[in-house]
Amino acid sequence: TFLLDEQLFRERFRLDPRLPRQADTHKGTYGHVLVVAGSREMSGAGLLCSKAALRAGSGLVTWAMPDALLPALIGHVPEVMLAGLPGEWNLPEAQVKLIALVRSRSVTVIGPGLGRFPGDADWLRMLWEETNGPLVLDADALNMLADADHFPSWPKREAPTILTPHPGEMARLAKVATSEVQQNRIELARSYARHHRLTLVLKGAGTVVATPDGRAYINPTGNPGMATGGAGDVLAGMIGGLLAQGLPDDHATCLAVWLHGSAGDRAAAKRPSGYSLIAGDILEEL
Ligand code: NPW
Ligand code: AMP
Ligand code: MG
Repeated sequence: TFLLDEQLFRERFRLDPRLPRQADTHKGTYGHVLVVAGSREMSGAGLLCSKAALRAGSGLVTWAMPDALLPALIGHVPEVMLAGLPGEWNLPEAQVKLIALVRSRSVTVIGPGLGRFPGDADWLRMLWEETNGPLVLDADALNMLADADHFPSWPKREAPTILTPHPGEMARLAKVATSEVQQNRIELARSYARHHRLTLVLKGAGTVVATPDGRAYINPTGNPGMATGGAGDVLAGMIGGLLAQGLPDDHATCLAVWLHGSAGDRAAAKRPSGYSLIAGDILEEL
């Protein structure tokens, strides 16, 4: 079990946050994140997630959504490319387009603001199998996984898989009470990550990052001002954005978690009451 501090980043991950970008590079050098997120009621989650992937340094971001959402969003996020899918997520034509998208992007983030729909666990399994690159699952994608009949028998993925539950989502995944998750955060995260051979980010004060090899990292950054709608959607996008730039999955995940809390601390320092921080402030501090 390790504390995530600057010394660990320098010595274990050999990361220097002040390392400048090389001069002779272009947007293609920094990867392309596909964000599969949003619904009519929760388009903001997709927006925050997509922007966070860009702020973390991904060269390009495409946000896939049912095409009925497109008109409301055009112009709101000029830096993000929008991919409209015909009809609903689970229609065959939409699935064909989505498969082409996941195959051509470096990293896929699924879940923020997605909502639930009939057959969604099978839909998620299809993406799980078709996505060759790293896959980040958050929010409703985690709820789909929790409801999937045979998740433990899904084929093992070659590329990294990162799950980012808050304690409520972790409780659904592990089929225990939220209070039980909170009483046993480190060991629960560690055993889930090891058993399913994936990286698990158990969020909340003192976020735990557990890796498939049994390591656990505890994050000291962040503050209760971040207990606000959309903060987790920002984190999911950040992990995707760092993975897209080719960082190994444990480095990318730990760095995103640390930076997310650190940006939240900067935002909180400007709002001393501790109450008025909103998720967009975390993005601004990045
Ligand atoms: P309780 O009540 O304590 O048992 P949900 P969600 C628990 C989207 N969003 N410590 C707690 O359970 C998301 O992306 C869209 C302990 C709580 O009642 C999702 O798609 C936004 N317990 C969707 O909304 C902005 C904790 O979990 C329950 C905990 C639903 O996601 C908002 C709530 O979790 C949001 O991001 C903690 N630290 N944290 C937008 N602008 O578009 C959570 N719990 O039911 O999974 O609902 O997280 O709001
Ligand atoms: P979500 O519930 O998915 O929106 O995620 C909330 C995000 O804010 C996670 O990254 C949490 O770790 C962070 N967060 C929420 N509450 C706190 C807190 N009290 N201290 C530190 N970080 C927090
Ligand atoms: Mg969330």
